[in-house]
Amino acid sequence: MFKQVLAGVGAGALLLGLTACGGGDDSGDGGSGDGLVVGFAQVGAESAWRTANSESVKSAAEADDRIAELKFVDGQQEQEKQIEAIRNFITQQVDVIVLAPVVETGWTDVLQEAEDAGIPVVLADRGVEAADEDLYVTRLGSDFAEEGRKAGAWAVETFADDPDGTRILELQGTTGSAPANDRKSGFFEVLDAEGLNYELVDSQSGNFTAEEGKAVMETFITTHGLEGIDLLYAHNDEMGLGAIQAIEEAGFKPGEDIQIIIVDGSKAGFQAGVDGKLNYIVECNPVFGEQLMDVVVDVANGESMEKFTPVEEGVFDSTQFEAELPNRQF
Ligand code: GZL
Repeated sequence: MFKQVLAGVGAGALLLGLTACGGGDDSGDGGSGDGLVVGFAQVGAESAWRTANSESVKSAAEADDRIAELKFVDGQQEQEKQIEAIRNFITQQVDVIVLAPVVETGWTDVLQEAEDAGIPVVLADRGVEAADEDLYVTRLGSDFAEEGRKAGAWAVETFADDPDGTRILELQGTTGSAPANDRKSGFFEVLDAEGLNYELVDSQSGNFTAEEGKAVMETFITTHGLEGIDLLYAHNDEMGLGAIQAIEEAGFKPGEDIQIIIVDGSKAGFQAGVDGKLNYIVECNPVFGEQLMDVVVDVANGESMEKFTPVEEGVFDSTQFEAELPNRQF
């Protein structure tokens, strides 16, 4: 039995894509029925975390006989490309749309279009602003504010007795993204609640990439110097690793002259920890592809869902880096 999919109508041209489906019911329950066609608009390929997340979702979809096809689009960290992908998924009449929104705002119109087309939306990883909460079914991902709180708790524990106060540099993730907004708010929420005596010397976005993280750290060093800087809080591994290069090139010892916190927990991040170049890792787990397929099937079957489904994540200090490194999956 074939499910005719109208794929893209432009300039009068009608593109007809046929998606072969098995016979049987549409329950999407893994029987011999039609499998689900899922459209996934991914943020990009900016970090090891993102690459691992894409691989986890693709391999889970491939292995899951409830999924007939995963249409994957790399948004190249551009919201416009993600919006275009969603509109194409709507035209192609996919069963479920999965979106990892690069930033929190600017989604209302396209999410409304998906709703008007009767296609449910699942958020994977990042979130959108609360005003759009009714335009998606559920978000599967991390509690970014809790990740920030975990980082803040370690900073308070580490620097509480520093009589001179703690001078901090922050490398923020992509401007306007949920992880950047929430990792910042959670971190400073704890520092303030615990009464840490600190100064945020500077805070800029490195856009979650190693290249931009290194460039911003070089600017920090040029502007402020590193003498008297106690802590660098980097919202992901790539920016932290880029900053480590800049710190070394400036003749300082990362992990010793300046303590460093990173978020994600990649192999490269843990290796830098084993090498003594950083001091604390807050895990952000990208390997949730199988869990996402379960969510997609439940949504397609009209199951009632919690608005947020958190993935499991831990924290690691320097005593744990070596033992944990072999377990890292990305
Ligand atoms: C967090 C994810 C972030 C990672 C970065 O869930 O959105 O985006 O922390 C990635 O490495 O770029």
